[in-house]
Amino acid sequence: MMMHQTMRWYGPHDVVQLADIRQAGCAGVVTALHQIPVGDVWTVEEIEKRKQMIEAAGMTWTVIESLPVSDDIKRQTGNWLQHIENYKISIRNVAACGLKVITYNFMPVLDWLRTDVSYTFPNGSKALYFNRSAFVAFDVYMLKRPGAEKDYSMAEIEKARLYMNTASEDEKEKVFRNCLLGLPGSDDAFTPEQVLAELKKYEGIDTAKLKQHLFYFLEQVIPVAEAAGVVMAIHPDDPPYPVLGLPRIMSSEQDAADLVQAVPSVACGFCFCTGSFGARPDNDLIKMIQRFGDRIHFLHLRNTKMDGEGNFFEANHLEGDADMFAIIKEILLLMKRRHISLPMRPDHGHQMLDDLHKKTYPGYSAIGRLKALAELRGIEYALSRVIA
Ligand code: DNO
Repeated sequence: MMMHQTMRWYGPHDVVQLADIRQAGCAGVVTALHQIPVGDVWTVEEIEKRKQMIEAAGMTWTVIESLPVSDDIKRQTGNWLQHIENYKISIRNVAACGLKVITYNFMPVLDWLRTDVSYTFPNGSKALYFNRSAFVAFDVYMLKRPGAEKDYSMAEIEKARLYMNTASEDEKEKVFRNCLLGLPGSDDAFTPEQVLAELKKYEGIDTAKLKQHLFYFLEQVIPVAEAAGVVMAIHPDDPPYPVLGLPRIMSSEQDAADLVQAVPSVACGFCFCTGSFGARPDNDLIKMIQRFGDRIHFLHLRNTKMDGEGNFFEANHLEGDADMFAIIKEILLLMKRRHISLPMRPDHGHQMLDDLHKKTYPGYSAIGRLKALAELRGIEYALSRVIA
């Protein structure tokens, strides 16, 4: 049994079209109704419309990524109770349309974060990159977050100062823009004032509290998901540690274990992102697949290369710090044991060839993901013959 291969599609405005995804060999698509404001209900009508579009292109809408959780829910402020009720209705509506897997995250304010979305390799192709010194410089000297220095060591502050003194104005401007990128699927960047105001709203919410809020949210929605026959898959923090003074609560094996312990239902599971969990040396990905396998509902296969200084770039899918061969083998064993085919998508890809001239969502150009998928599929095919 092979994994169910998908790619993310950002919707009708995506430069990468459904036909492209189908030609890449995907049976399914992962998408969201990005046009619906976070916190509002996804109606059956809107879900059906999108679903039919995908089916007309010869694929299925396999996974929802994401049904976003509002910052009000994450903070338990403002309209949070209403948003939870709306979320429950959305889950029921999603189920009524025959969809089965919902991905979400519980990262405050920002989703993933990179300092560079066009880090150029010697061969001219481009990748996403996280430069720790540039990020500290952004936090302390560009955004000027009050109290930011306290979150870093003297050596890190020194390196950030050096970065400010040596990087070109263009380079600094790029870092500034990248760190303020908005949510996935949105073309709007935050302004520094907006980010500072959003960060302030999280004052007094530490890791323990944010975890409590996550568990409260899940206690509310998981029974609804269970009754509707839907599973929820939380995406890990990316990068997997606190940023901008914000708590992060799904970064490590311990975080995953806490979730499993707090919410006993297997409907409460993971979007196992090897790129996000993998950007932390203390996460043993194979061990995590073995330990949490029953709760893995969706896979993001991606690889990062770390350098010991807190920097990492998105490597070729078979070449970073994660042993992709061993990961795929473990997944195949898991699927065999559970008698299921898990949905996967090649997460991010390098911008290359003709895509270098196109404006795509960072990480989501077609050709790089096609290459990643082809490589992953090759390993899977060979391994599945051996395992069978
Ligand atoms: C980045 C993605 C994330 C992911 C969300 C899930 O490329 O993996 O944006 O979709 O965190 O809610």
